[in-house]
Amino acid sequence: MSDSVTEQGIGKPVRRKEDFRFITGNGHYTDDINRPRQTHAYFLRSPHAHAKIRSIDTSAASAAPGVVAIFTGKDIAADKLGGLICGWTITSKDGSPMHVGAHPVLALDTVRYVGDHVAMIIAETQAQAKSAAELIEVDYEALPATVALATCQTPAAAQVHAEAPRNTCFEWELGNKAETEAAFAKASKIVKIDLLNNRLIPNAMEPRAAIGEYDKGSGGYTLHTTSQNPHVARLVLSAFVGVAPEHKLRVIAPDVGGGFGSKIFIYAEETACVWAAAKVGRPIKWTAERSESFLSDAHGRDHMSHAELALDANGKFLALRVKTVANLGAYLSTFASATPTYLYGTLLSGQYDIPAIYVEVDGVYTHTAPVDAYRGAGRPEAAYLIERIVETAARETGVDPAEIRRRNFVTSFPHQTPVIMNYDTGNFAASLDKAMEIIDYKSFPARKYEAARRGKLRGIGFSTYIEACGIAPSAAVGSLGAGVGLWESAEVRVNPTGNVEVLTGSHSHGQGHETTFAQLVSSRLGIPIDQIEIIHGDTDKVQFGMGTYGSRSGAVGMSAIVKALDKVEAKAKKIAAHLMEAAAEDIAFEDGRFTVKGTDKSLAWAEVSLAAYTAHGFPSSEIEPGLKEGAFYDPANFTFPAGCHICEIEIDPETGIPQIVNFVAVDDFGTIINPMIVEGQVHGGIAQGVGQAMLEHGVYDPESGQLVTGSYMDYTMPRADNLPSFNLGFTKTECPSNPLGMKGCGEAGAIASPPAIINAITDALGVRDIEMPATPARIWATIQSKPRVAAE
Ligand code: MCN
Repeated sequence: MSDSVTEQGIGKPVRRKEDFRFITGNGHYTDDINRPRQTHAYFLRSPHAHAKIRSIDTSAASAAPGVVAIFTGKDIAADKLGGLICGWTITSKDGSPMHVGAHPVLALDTVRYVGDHVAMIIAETQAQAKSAAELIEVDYEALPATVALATCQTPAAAQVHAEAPRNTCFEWELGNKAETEAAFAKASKIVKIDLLNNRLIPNAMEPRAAIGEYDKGSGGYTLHTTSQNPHVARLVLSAFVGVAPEHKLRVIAPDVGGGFGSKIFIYAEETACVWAAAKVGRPIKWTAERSESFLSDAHGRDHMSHAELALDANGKFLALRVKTVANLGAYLSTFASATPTYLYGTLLSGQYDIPAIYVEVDGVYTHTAPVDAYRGAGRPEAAYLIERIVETAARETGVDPAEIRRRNFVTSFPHQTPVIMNYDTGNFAASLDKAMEIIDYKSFPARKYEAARRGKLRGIGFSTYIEACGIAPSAAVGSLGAGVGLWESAEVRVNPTGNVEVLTGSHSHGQGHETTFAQLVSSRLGIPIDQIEIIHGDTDKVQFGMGTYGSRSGAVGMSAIVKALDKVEAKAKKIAAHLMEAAAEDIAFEDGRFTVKGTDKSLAWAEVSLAAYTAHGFPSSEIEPGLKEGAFYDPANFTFPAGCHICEIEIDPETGIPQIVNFVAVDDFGTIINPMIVEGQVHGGIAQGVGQAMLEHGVYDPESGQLVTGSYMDYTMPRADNLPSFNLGFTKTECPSNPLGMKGCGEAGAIASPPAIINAITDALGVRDIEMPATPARIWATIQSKPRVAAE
C-alpha cells in the first residue's frame, strides 16, 4: 500500500477533507442557494406567551409593496394540512397515553409562547416581507401564562392545552418502586439533593433556513433545509403533515453549519415554505434572524429534580430514587417526549452497580418555546444528577470522591442495570486512574494550599460518566414507543476507474464524516481518501436514512458502510477469481490488491473495478456486471462511551470569578477512527458543558412569559477566555455490538463536564450546592452567605 494510503486509514489523525471548502468560503449552505423567481418569507410571531387570537386583519399588509401572499393558520387548516407531530409515544404509569395538545403549523385561535407563529408573509424581498408584517393587525386577548416548573401542575396555573389537565403530558416511571423502597428501609445513610438543570438555547453558527419549491410540470416539491435528518423530515412532511406524497417530495440538507440536536426537528417554518410554494407558484426562501433562533429553535434541558441515594455502612450504594419534572414547553417537538424519559431515566445508574432504582418523570407543558434534544439529550441531565449526588455522598460520608466511585463501579460485563440498559463493556477504573494521574490528584492539597496563600479558593471535581449512543436497536426503541426504526443505510458505488462514491443515511453538519467515513473505505479498499466521495443529505440520492443525532453516525452509520463494503469485497473477489482463473475462496484482498493465495498472480483494485463494468466473458449465471452494493445495519445494542472528567478550578473570592485551571477528560470511545476529529468533538462538547455549568441560561419572565435572554446581550455563550487548554486521554474497550468496535464521541464532553465543574466549584467554596449556571454573581452571593457542608 502506498504511504499516502497507510497514513489515511483507521486511527490516523487525517485533516478534515471538508474544511477546505468551509474555510475558503466555498461551502453551500441553504442561505447560499438562490432559485430563479424566488420570493422571501417572514413569520409574524406572537408577542404574548398566551393569548386568544380574536381576529387577524391582513388587508393593509397585503397591499404593501412587494407582497406576494399572506397566509394564516386558517389557510393551512382550509387545505386540511395536519399539524406538527411528536414521533415518540410515552405511556404514563397509570397506563394512559400521553396527553398531546395540537401543534398547528401556524396558530389557529390561540398562541402559546412568545415567538409562536401567527402569519407567513411572502414578498419579493425579505425587507418587504418584514415591513408588511408590521401592518398586520392581530386582535389578541392576552391571557395569564404558565412559566414556572414548580407551579405549572397546580390547579391555579393557566392551562396550556385543554387536552392536558394540570399541564401534564405524561407521568412516566421506570424501575422497581417496591424494591427501591425496601432498599431505602435498610439504608444506614440517605443522601438527598434538589437540582435544577438549567434551560439552554442552542446556538448553531448557521441559523435555521429553508427554501420550498414546487414544479407544476412534475407535481414535485423540493425543500432545501437545515436538517440533521432529511429523510425523516420528508417522512413527517408527507405521511403526517400531508404536504406532498413522499415520492413527490425531495428534501435536501446541503452543508449545515452545526445543529447540536436543534436541527433534528421538523419546524413550522420549513413546513410552511414548502406548502406555500405550490400556492404562490414560486420558490420561497426563509432564513432565521438570530433573535428568531432564540425564540423558536427548540430549547434544551430544563429539569427540576429531587433525588435520594441510599448507602450502607460501607459506602456501597443500595438504591436511588428520583422525581423529575421536565419542561416540554408549549408544544411537543419531534422527539420531546423521549428526551426526559428513555434518554434520561435509563442512564441513572451511571457507572455504578445500584441494585434498585426508581425514577418518576412528569413531562409538563408551559407557555415557553418547545424543549427537545440538545447535545447529549437526557444523558447530561442523568449524568448531572448522579454525579452530583455521588459527590455529595462522598462529602457527607467523609469518603474520598474517587474512592466512593471506585467502591461502587460496575466491574463485570455485561451488566444489566435496573433501568433497561445493559452495559456491554467498559473499564471505569482505568479511566478514573488515568485521569487522576494526568491531573496529579495526589498533589491537589498542595496546590490548594498554594492557591490559598495567593488568596484564591481552589477546588477539584470529578465526573465519572456513562452514556448510551447509537440510539438503537430498532426493536428496542420500537417497544419503548419510538415511531421510527433507528438503523442506518449505506450504498457503496465503485466506478469503472476504481474511485468510489459512498451514499450514507447519516448527515454531517460539523462532525467530519466526509473524512472519517472515507478513512474507513480507504483502509478497506487500499485507495487514497481523495478517490472517495461521501454523499449524504439528499433524499433523491440516498434511498433512506435516519440521520445524525445520539452520536450514532460512527457506530451505526459506519457499520452500515462496513456491511456494504463486505458485499463489495465479496463480489470483487469473484470477479478477480474469474479474471485470474482461480476459485473465489483462494483470493486474498489486501492493501488494494487481489492475489491468488500461494501464487504471485495478482490484480490491482482499479483493474478489477474496470473489469466489473466491461464484464467481458463473465459467466452470466454467476456474476452480474457492475460493482455497487447497499446495506442496512441495525445494531444489537446501544454503545456505551464512558470515562472520567476532572475539573480543577480557582475562584477569586473578591469578585466570584471562577477560572478553570485544569480540565482533564479521559474517555473510552472504543476504536477511534480519527483521533484529531475525536479530540475536536470532545473539545466542542466540553465547551458546551462549560457554557451550561458557568454561563448559559434561558430565562423567561415568570409573570409575562417573555424570553428575557433573547439575544447575546443576555445569553452568555462560552468564549475562548472561559476555556482552558483541555488535557485529553483515552482508554479503550471495544464495543462488541458493532463491527468496528466503536463508541460514539459526539456528545461525551457536554454530558460529562457540567457535574465535574459544579463539583469543583462547590468544593472550592466549601458549600453543598450551587445552581447552574454558576456565574460570578451567583458564586459571589454564595460566598457572602456561605452555607457550609453539613453532615446529616
Ligand atoms: N469518530 C471516531 N471514532 C470514534 C467515534 C467517532 O473517529 N470512536 C468520529 C466519527 O467518524 C465522526 C465523529 O467522530 O466523524 C463523530 O462521530 P459520532 O460520535 O458517531 O457522532 P455523530 O457523527 O453521530 O454526530 C452527532 C453528535 C451529536 S449527537 C451532536 S448533538 C453534535 C456532535 O455530534 N453536534 C455537532 N458534534 C457536533 N459537532 C459539530 N461541529 N456540530 C454539531 O452540530
